[in-house]
Amino acid sequence: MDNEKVSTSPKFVSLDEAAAMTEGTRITFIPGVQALYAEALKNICFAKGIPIIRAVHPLMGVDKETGKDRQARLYELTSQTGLPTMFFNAERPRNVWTEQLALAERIGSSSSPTLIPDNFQHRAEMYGLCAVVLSEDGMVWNMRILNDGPLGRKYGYSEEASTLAPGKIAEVIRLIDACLEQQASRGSRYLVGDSVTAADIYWATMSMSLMPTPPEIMPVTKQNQGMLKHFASNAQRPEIAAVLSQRIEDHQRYILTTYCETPAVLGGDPL
Ligand SMILES: N[C@@H](CCC(=O)N[C@@H](CS)C(=O)NCC(=O)O)C(=O)O
Repeated sequence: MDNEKVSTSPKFVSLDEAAAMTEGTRITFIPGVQALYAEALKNICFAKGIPIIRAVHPLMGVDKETGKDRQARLYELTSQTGLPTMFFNAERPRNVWTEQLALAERIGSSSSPTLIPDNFQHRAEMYGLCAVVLSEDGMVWNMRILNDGPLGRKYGYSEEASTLAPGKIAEVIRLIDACLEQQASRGSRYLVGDSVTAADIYWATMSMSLMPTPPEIMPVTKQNQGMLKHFASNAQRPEIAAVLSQRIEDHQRYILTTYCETPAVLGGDPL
């Protein structure tokens, strides 16, 4: 299909181009890589019917030719270096998921699902679940410190913290599983209430780091092979394998294939 051809090689603008634009939603990505927070924001925007312009997120480290920090310009623009940053019209850039989500909810299509529930009880549940997955010391944070390396170090890798990480990840998985079980008993397929919320989309995306996903959901690229292997190896860790359930997998597949764009559109070099 023509569509497929276009969508597997999306256009990426440069960071400077994205920052200079005064219209549209621009989000930074690493072409070919499903960096989790960027992937999740892309899925949130897809669910909200927000067309996005992809921009290249500069990698950590020093440019070999110029000797300069590759993220210096990003820092100048956003006072941080995390991925993704999100620009909308001429507004200030958003770098944290709570702000990105609030913006997406505001600018999304009026016919799209409400991802931040109007009901405050449900809203508290949604933010609570997202926080244990996305915030400091949450599931993704602990996944990053499973191994030593530049990214792990940035998030406080130490032998002690790393030893505790699998248990913390397992605790979050158990919490999500219990929540899905309870929801199923009242006839809902969603984590909160009776309809999709941001908690479903964030969890379904982030949990790709714990469960291998087929290429119909997450295509293989030259750039993401290592990451896919790392994610698959997380699923083999005994603490994690012991708590992953069919219910969690079914929910992930349902949310990703119903509300998100699958196969994921990554750019880079598909294999
Ligand atoms: N700032 C984001 C988190 C994004 C994040 O942690 N991104 C990681 C990649 S998964 C990253 O870019 N880390 C490198 C850095 O912070 O410079 C948020 O709290 O919503």
